[in-house]
Amino acid sequence: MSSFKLPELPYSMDALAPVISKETLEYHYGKHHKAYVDKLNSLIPGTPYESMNLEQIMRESKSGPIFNNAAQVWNHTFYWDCLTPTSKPKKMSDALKTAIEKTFGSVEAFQKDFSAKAVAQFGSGWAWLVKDKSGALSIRTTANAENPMLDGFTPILVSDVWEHAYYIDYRNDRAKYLASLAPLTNWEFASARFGD
Ligand code: MN3
Repeated sequence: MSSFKLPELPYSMDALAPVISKETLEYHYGKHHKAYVDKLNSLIPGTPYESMNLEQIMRESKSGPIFNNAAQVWNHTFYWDCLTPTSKPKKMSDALKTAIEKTFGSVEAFQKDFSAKAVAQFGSGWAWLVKDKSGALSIRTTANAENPMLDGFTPILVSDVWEHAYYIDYRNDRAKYLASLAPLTNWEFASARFGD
């Protein structure tokens, strides 16, 4: 029987403070992300999903509790990878910079557009920078656990806009959370995804 494990955070619990506090990571990573892993592990024994990896489970299940928990495990792992402490800035590749400038005008214009769309996502969900099969970039938002991979896009970057991502530090102010988060973007990780 396969069993999914909560992946280790790529930094310490206090490394993203004050933008994301230790308390937020204790809840968001230590409780929410862990709960998705535990729930998935309780749902798949005895089903065809128990021999699949996360992405296969997401593609095969498409919706329902197994999809929701598998996708939330994937999405959160990806979200942690998209962030880096300000003490360890990660650079964007020339290829990604050129593509962002071509699509959005500038990196600053991209961040403004990305934040606006993330703020506008109604209810729980995610804001993504994605690449389509031709390599073209766009911003997409998804509801709840949904992931643009299932629509044929390659995720490059994500922001979690569920309230549990920001309520401890920013209360209801999603816009302030997103503006604060932008400088923590792990552009090296996004560049590697873009270069896939
Ligand atoms: Mn979350």
